[in-house]
Amino acid sequence: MRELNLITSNPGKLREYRELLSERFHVNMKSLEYPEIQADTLEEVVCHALEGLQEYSPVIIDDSGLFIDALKGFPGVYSAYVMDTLGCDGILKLMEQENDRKANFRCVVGLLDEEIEIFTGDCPGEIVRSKRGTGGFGYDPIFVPSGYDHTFAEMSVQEKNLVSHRGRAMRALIKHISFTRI
Ligand code: ITT
Repeated sequence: MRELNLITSNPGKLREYRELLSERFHVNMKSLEYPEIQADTLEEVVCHALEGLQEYSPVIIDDSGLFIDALKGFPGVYSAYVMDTLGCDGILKLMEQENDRKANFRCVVGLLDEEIEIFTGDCPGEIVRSKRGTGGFGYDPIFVPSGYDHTFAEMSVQEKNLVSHRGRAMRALIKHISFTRI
């Protein structure tokens, strides 16, 4: 089976990649430190990070963020820092008086094979008023995708992949891969 290296320190992401890619690839998790620049967009972070990773090719990197309308897109590109500092509880507190609960989860996947390709997936939804569910990771307990009643943390990996930002980005990646040599 073909090998694909996923550079991440997040085992939750690995589970989601393996669930969708396992028929075609053996996905290896490499938790290396890579240069994560502070940039305005997830795409810039991904492109910059991939430049130093030729030796792991074919390799993918995933940078994701939660963009909350009422907070003007915060935490967005700062999602990792905000998760480590405020966490889900801090976001719920910031949103306490807000009636506009709309948010968008975005996942940008960068693939470095012979060249760099970028795949993006968006998942619109809402921030709930209190945490629900124990599955998933990160902001999953406070995010309900549009058209659903359950938070991502109340869904199985398969269910989450069907609707999530990462599932969408991964399906674009799979489509691309089917046309190329990897
Ligand atoms: P790596 O950079 O090592 O891959 P990370 O967890 O820092 O792992 P990101 O920078 O992409 O990943 O994620 C930013 C934050 O958003 C981080 O706190 C994640 O837990 C969270 N996050 C990313 N994808 C998510 C998802 O599908 N569901 C819930 N939270 C997510």
